[in-house]
Amino acid sequence: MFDPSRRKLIKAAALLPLASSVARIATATDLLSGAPVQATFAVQPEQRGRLVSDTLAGLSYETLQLTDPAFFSPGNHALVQLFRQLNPHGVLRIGGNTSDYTVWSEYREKLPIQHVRKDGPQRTYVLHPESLRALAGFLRATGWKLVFGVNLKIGVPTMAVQLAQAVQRIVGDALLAVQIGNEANDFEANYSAFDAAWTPYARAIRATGISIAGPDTGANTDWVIDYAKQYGAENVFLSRHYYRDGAPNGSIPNLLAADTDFYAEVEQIMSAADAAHLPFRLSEANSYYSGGRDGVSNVFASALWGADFMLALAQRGVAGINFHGGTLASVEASLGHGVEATTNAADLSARRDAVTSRYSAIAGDAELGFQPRPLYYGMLLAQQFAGAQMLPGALNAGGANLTAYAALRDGAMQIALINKDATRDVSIAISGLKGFGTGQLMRLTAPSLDSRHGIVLEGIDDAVTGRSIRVDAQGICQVGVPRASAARVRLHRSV
Ligand code: BDP
Repeated sequence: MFDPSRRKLIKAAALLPLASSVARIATATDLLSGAPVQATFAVQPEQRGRLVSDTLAGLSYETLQLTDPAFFSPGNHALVQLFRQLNPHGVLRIGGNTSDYTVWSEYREKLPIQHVRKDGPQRTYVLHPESLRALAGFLRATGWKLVFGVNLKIGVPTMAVQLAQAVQRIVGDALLAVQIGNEANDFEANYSAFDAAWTPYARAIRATGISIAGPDTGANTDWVIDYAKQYGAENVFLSRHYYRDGAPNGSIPNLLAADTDFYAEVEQIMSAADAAHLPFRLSEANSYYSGGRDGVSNVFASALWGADFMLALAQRGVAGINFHGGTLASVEASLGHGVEATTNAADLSARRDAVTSRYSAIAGDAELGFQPRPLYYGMLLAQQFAGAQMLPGALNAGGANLTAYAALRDGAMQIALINKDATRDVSIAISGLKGFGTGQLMRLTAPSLDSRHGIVLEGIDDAVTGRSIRVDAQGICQVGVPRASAARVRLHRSV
């Protein structure tokens, strides 16, 4: 039952962490302790890189999350607000392992015998129209588009078509595309086996006029490239997933080191995507699979990783990244585990954390309300580049684990400096800024890399512009970025 007074409380509580970050800005310091590493970043403003899609920051949830229609519901104001703040043009992907075990309640015919996956859900879930109606209201309230995954593994094309049509009917224009099967590389022997299984579904769904995307595969770059060549013209975007590694191998140093092998794969996919004139999305991604790693996926290190990862991919032309998450129960069920998320914590924020999957960017549920996790702040930082044109730049990091990105939007220069180094403060001389005068410096900070709370992101709220910064006559701007923090610089043209 809906209780408006409770709803108000939930809303206020969910916004608290952001409100407190605004209040703390005045006390943040610009000074670096000790002798910082000297770095240089030479921006090349006369060259043009990729245009960053408005849809860059996206989220992904298990289909099982829909079982509770109070979760994705327009009345869930705290969640609506967090989605809107993250990205007014976001894309919500519904899928994951549980999408391949979801049965549409209105399907009246028989399903084939089910195979049980060793590390997957052990049972099927029934999706009801009520959940889709609530989801439709949630999408209208947030302005987000939907990518919806239908069952390939244990289903039949007629059920997938009926479900896809119901989604389209209920959600309307918010439906961007339907994907068929989640990480089919886990249950199809190879690309041609996938192709044979997928084709009857794709044909039947496309015949109804519904847009499709895919292949929504795990880590199979070759599948994406084959699929782009074969089906590019029939799709609205290409997709695959990304996890840095499995949770047992997760650590803060591992997460903060760049995954250059993956960037090389992205470049290969982008050549195929460009040839097919299609956007490419990581339709499901996060730090570590098997639900994420506690103390890594849900701490400040994940914010620096997330911001860097998103900008590194945007620079290579990736349209969007859907960070996977949601409740602990939904993600653990996707892995074949039943959990009772219990906690004795008196603190509401700890209780919200306890009911949430470890890698989720947003913590909470419909009952306890919602709050941003550290990763959310990193996503928010990267999302400030939406709609901008990336610029090439040469970085000499001086031996520190530092990354830097520059972009132009509406004549303003946007720069992100991400110091993922746990021990070295960095002072960066940014050159190539002739024609730019003053601007603002806005920081992303936390007490430490393993902080779960106390994340501060300056410059998001309109009332807070950060501190002023100036470009010198040589077109150079000097910025200090303490260890384990990031900075965003926005510079205006000099008049
Ligand atoms: C992906 C699945 C998703 C899981 C996730 C994980 O699509 O359902 O929750 O892995 O292992 O492969 O965390």
